[in-house]
Parts: sequence; structure tokens; C-alpha cells
Amino acid sequence: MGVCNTEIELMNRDELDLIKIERLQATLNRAENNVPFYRDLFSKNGIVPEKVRSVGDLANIPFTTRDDLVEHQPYEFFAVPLRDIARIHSSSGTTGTPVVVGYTRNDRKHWAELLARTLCAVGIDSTDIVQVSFAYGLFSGGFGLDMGAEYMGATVIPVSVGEVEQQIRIMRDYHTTCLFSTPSYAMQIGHVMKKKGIRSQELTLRKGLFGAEPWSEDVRSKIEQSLGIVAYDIYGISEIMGPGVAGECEYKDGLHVWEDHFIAEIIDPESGNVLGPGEKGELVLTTLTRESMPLIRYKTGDITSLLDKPCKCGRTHTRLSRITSRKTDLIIIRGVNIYIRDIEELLGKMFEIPVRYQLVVSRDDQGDNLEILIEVTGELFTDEMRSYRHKESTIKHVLAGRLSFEPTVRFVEPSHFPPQGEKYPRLVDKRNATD
Ligand code: DLL
Repeated sequence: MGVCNTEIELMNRDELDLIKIERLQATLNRAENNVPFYRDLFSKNGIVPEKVRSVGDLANIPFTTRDDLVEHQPYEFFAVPLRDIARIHSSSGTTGTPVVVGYTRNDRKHWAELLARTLCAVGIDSTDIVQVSFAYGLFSGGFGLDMGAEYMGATVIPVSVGEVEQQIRIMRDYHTTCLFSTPSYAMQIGHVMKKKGIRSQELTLRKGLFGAEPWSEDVRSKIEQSLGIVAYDIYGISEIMGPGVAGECEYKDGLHVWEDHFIAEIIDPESGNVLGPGEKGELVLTTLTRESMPLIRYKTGDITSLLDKPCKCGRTHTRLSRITSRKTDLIIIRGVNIYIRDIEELLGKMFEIPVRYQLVVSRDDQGDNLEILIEVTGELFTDEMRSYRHKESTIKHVLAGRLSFEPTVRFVEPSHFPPQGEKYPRLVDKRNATD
């Protein structure tokens, strides 16, 4: 299993549960002693860390939310002095104000180790040449995967995001064997290859790890076909660590959560009750080893379920089903429920090529409005603008039928969006904005 940590990954459940509970108690103590937010929370709710004797006892502790973090920016959730913080990233802010995330040297070491485990689980090894095409910067994707690949001894090409042609050139010239990016960027890369007549056989790619946004089995097979690779899903959230909280193994049947570092619970988003295996709900995560920023029962907003059947790979760590949506993906406009992915699906059907879009919701005297911004690339501006105009009225028409009001459709230039491959908010809801 290469640099996989077989001792931990194949450990029997009883032993693993023991490790979890020991680390949980240490985390609760660290949080109570060093983070005023948790000290208050525990004292108000009569939580005594020593009395938390099983993972089930966690259910008595109130959740920590993104709003709690936002309220205590930048550093009040840190459990160590700033001089012990080795690295700072921030959440991407795709759903609101970005929040700062700190790492001690040990946190950073664990992060690299967990990512190396994740890469190992899909059969990537030290002979691979890995092209990291996630954004480098405050976003945890680029640097995180870079560290993981380096830790396992692979050759790292830190390309980051940007012009798709450059990605292809580097893949071809430097003999890249693995690509890491968002699935939508991988789709764009596949599209440009097809347009330029570059066949996947001309490349040496064999595997890809994709994540940071929801994607479907359909997108997986499109990526696999266009790039000639096997594509795997990787999950993470900056507040908890970044990429590497969970990832698929070679069986592609759910994402293993590294349970010696995190506890995953699924709750009913409305009642907050803990749900059983197989039941869909909101993922709640507790960190077990984070020194810098322990988080207890953090509500991720991501909708998934826990798969408790043993995995064919032999790893005993639980699995998440594919994260299909976020709680915030549902917007209510003029009393109508709208799921972002429905609109995405509709756009996918209308344009044969991957398009970038953004939904902007606003409110005026007449009520709520939905504006759909669609990126028009150079090729489309020249040749196909007429067909775009036609699509504009079709989109309006189809959506008006579903929504009982007509949205605005606006075509925007690429400069409206961040560089290609970078994460950006698919939805901007201006209705509650104070500025
Ligand atoms: O997206 C970390 C990451 C980087 C994950 C690279 C995977 C690869 P944030 O910017 O904080 O961190 O965004 C976290 O992205 O709560 C999910 O809603 C979404 N997300 C992440 N991975 C997946 C995935 C990074 N595999 C938020 N499937 C999370 C679906 C995902 N959604």
C-alpha cells in the first residue's frame, strides 16, 4: 500500500474507537482551556470533557457554526499563541465572509500525511508526476495537495489555475501522470483538448483527483473519457483542514473519512438530531488532532450520508456518500424553491460546452429578482452569438415556466469571473446584504 498508513487504515474498529475517544477528550480539554468561545459554551451547557466517554456523548454538545467563526475573526478560535502558527489559509468565502484558518507545524505535518494517504488510496505513488491545478494562495487546495504529493515523494508541478491551453501544454511537455483540479476545470481542459484535436493518447495522464465543488457520476465519466484517466473524488473544507478530510479509494464507492483525525456525524439539518447510517443529512465534523483550531461539531452545510458497510479495500474508516449539494444550494425566490444544480443542469443541456455561470439574487420594490450571468468566451462572441441570443430567450422561457417569473439572463465577458479553474461563488444572494 505504499505510503498508506496500513496500521491505522486497516485498524479494527474497537481500537480505532479507543483512539477516537482519547483524542476527543484531549480536544475538548484543549478547547475548554484555550478558546474562550468553547469555555463559555461548555459552562453554559454543563459540558464536562471528562464525562464525554463515547462518540455518542458528543450529541449533548451544541454545534459550532460558520457564523460563530465569522463573529470571532480573525484569531479568537486559535487555541495556541500566534507565534506557534506556522501557516494561515482561509476558507474560499464561496458562501460568505472568508474565515481564517491557522495551522501549527504539527497540523501541517498531519495535513501532508493525510493527503499522502488520500493519494495512496487511489494508487498514486512516488513515481508519479503530479500537476497541481488547484489555485495556490489563501485557498487551501493548491498548497495542501502540493504538500501531500511532496510528502509521498511524487514529483510536483505547481501550475495553479489560469489559461487552459497552458495546462495542456505542460501536461504534454512534462509528461504529467496525475492531474488535481476542480471537476469543472477538468471538463474545460477536456473540452479544449477536443477542440484542438489533441487526443488523450498523446498524453501520459493516468489518474486525477477532483473536488472542492459538487460533481456527478456523469461528469466523472466525461472527465475520464476526455482525459483518458481514472477520476477520483476528494473532499475537504478549509475550516476543518482543507482537502484530505475524506477521499475515495480505488473502488470509487464513497469517500473514506480519516477517523483517527476527524469524527463525522450526519444530522437532520432542521432538528439537529443525529441520523443513522445511510440517512441523508448535514455533515458535522469534529477535529481530533488540530492544535491550532480545534472545532467541535462544526456544521459543514454539506449534504451526504455515512456508509457503514465494509469497503472492499479493507480500510475500516467510515465513508461518506458523494456530496451532492450544500444546504445553501436551495434558494427561495418569490416563494419558489430553486436548487442551483437544477439550473446548472439546464444550462448544461443547452450549451454543448462547459460554461461558467453565476446566479445573482436581489430584491427591489417589485420583489425578488434572479439574474443568471453566463460567461461568453472569445470563440462564442464571434461565431455563435446569434445562437446565444436564441439560447437567452429559451433559458428565460424554460425558467419562467418553472419559476412563475422571468429571470434576467446576461452574457458577461470572461473577466467578470476569476481565472479559469479558480473556485468562485455560483450563487450571490444580495437580499440580506447590509452594504
Ligand atoms: O474546497 C478544500 C478542497 C480543496 C477540497 C481541494 C477538495 C479539493 P473550501 O474552499 O473551504 O475548501 O470549500 C469547502 O467545498 O464545504 C463543500 O461544499 C465543497 N466541496 C469540497 N470538496 C467537495 C467534493 C475546499 N468532493 C466546501 N464534492 C465544502 C462536493 C465539495 N463538494
